[in-house]
Amino acid sequence: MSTSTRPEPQAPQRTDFEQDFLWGCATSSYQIEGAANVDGRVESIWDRFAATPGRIRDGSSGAVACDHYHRWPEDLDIGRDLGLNAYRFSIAWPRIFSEVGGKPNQKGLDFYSRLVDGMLERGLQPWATLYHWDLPQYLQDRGGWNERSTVDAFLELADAMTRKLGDRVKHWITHNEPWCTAIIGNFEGWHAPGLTDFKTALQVSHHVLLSHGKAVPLIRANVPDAKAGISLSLHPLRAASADPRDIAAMERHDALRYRWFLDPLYGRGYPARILELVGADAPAVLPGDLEAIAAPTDFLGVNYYFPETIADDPGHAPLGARVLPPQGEEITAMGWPVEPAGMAELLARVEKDYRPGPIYVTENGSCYEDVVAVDGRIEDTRRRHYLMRHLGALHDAVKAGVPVKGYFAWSLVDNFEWAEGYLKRFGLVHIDYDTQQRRLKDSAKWYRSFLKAE
Ligand code: IFM
Repeated sequence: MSTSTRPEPQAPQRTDFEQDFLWGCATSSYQIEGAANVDGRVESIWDRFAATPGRIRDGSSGAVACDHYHRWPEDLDIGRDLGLNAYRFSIAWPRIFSEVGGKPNQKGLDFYSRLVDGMLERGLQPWATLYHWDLPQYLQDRGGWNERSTVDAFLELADAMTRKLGDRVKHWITHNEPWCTAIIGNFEGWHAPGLTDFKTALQVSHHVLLSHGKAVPLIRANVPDAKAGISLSLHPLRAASADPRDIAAMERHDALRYRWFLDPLYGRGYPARILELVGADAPAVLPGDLEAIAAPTDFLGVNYYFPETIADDPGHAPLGARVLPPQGEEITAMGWPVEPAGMAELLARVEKDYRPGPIYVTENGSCYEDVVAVDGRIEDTRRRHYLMRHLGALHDAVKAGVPVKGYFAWSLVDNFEWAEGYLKRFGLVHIDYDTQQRRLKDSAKWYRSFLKAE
């Protein structure tokens, strides 16, 4: 169906949600900031990875990105003008510490302090993510998240940031999408640091979760009225067929993709099924680790993009379960299926399985190829419809009693989409990377009209 003939979806009204519902956009440091060599920032694993030929599809890097480091006032103005009441950003660790055990870099601290003041001046509640994948390269050189000492280094970052910003930032997300840090970065290898070792990936996942659990009480100690949580990328899962082998494969995948992270966070330890399947690849877990990981949190962040369909495939490492490419007409430019109902289904499942307290959708969005018309308009109907339909699903979840308290669209602006470089655009706001001009796409204008109830 062509874009122009797509039927207009029904969307809820802002007033269908509670008055204090949070409406935000999310971004991350490496994807938008640029200014890679400015004010004492050191190399991150993504700088190193991007500099390695063949790693990034268009050969690019985040060195300049959206130049948000310098243009943040304009970006925050856009957020305010859209009518957002919250903004999710992440902290670039390489701006804060340039060596193990060193002193925090004042210029890095001051940048985030200015940024947070800018949010508050514009009525945007700041939501800080401590780790959105840009590990300093000097830590990777010592083994990265595979090394237990990286947990201590992370706690130094958490301490420095919460001391600096805790008088103004009350909402802290320790990690964004530990699955990607651990499995994509260390087993699938198409994200930094680009390793392909399953045992390492599982050890990384353990250290990431441990660093989360140890950071939570530290955040509380440094920040009056802190709300601390973590953001996971989750998918509702479907078996490829009713064949018991596909169903069993889906259950194995689920145990790693979903329960491996959620079970320990909510005090149940690692799923026995996975420990049994991975044998000697299981991570080293020291006494007290599981208790630390299960530190009570104030909210759970859920990042939802699409459902996954799983087939049995005995030769497919590590669990003999393969994610099938999507079928059907509705697929984004990332090749991801569009299924808004999957979001309501996922949120209901998380609530039923874990009762995590308030849930925030900390990312949801879509990637399409955008065309800038001669008059500057960007008619991104499919992204606009994706947003409208997912807000419909969000409303369904709320009506079903799931305690969802906020929604952050991914992303405010087009940005560096990791291994895809700048070839994939998720922004509600278009970036012309030659001129750094920002232009609202139709999706952004729709979000504005929704938020301002125009
Ligand atoms: O761009 C990413 C983001 O960094 C993490 N979540 C998924 C987004 C889209 O791929």
